[in-house]
Amino acid sequence: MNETRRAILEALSGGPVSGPELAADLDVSRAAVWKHIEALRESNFDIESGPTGYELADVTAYNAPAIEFGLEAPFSIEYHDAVGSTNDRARQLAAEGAANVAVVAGEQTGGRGRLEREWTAPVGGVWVSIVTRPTITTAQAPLYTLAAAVATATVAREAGVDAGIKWPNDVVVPVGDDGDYRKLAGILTEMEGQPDRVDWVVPGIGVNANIDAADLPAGATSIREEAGDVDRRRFVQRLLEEFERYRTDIEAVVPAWRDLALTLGQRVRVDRPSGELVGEAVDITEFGALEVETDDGRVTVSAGDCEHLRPV
Ligand code: BT5
Repeated sequence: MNETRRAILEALSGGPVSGPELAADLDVSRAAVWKHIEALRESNFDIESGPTGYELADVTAYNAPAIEFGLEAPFSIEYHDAVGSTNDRARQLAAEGAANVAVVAGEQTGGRGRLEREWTAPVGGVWVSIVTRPTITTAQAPLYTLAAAVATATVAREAGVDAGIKWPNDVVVPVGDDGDYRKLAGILTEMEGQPDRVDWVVPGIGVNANIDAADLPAGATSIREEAGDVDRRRFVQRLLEEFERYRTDIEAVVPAWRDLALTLGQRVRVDRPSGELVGEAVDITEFGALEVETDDGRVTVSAGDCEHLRPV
């Protein structure tokens, strides 16, 4: 966002400020202040002109300036009303050398899941991909997926949803006591690098926020269905803040993941590239791989699709 506009918002966040005061503090003309205020109003910042000056009544917008305003994490926002896939756009930015940009879309017309599966992403959801350039090894990269899952489940809980994590990347809401669930959010992490060094990692997070279940695939749920609508601006901000908290404290990721996990202690079927596996999920490793106790001993699974099975 334009620096002067950011400074104006900063000033208004502390209460009403008059035009002349703003002009003096920011060292611009009163006409310039008025122009910036108009531009902010056009971006849906509800700025009222009262007897004591300009007053920020509300931020109802869902766009880049609104998400950046009050965000307590070091990301700039690139917002699109509609885009094919926020991950595609984020990959493009990563290839151009960008860092710490969150690509947010109102809707995605070509949202992607893992393994080229489709991701339904209509208006009302929270679709965000974060461009990061961490100093980690390729082996540690899955921790970013777990960090995104922890952040998502945490913020969904703040919104009143009984969310938990299904290994490795699904945020789900349990149904009954038999290990059944509905999917609330999914995470697609893409990266580029060499074995000893990562160039960039893009965790893409898709949360079914203010969406009717009827507009989602079978087996999906939304925040609207579980707890009522959320303010998407605040939701994205909290998501980025929680993600930031874990990426800057990578050792805290696995313990936090364990606390939110629904998979541990479950009988699971894991569909791996090397074949199917059935057993009890007992733990995850320091790099986020799942440990499954099978009839033939303990197996460590680093990638695959996991399904919770009914207890025998
Ligand atoms: C995922 O894949 O769960 C990762 C989804 C990541 C989506 C985000 S949105 C922002 C960013 N931009 C992108 O283009 N993608 C990321 P996977 O585990 O493969 O699950 C995909 C499966 O989930 C599909 O085959 C459907 O069965 C189901 N599915 C599709 N859309 C869904 C939705 N909105 N909610 C719940 N389940 C869905």
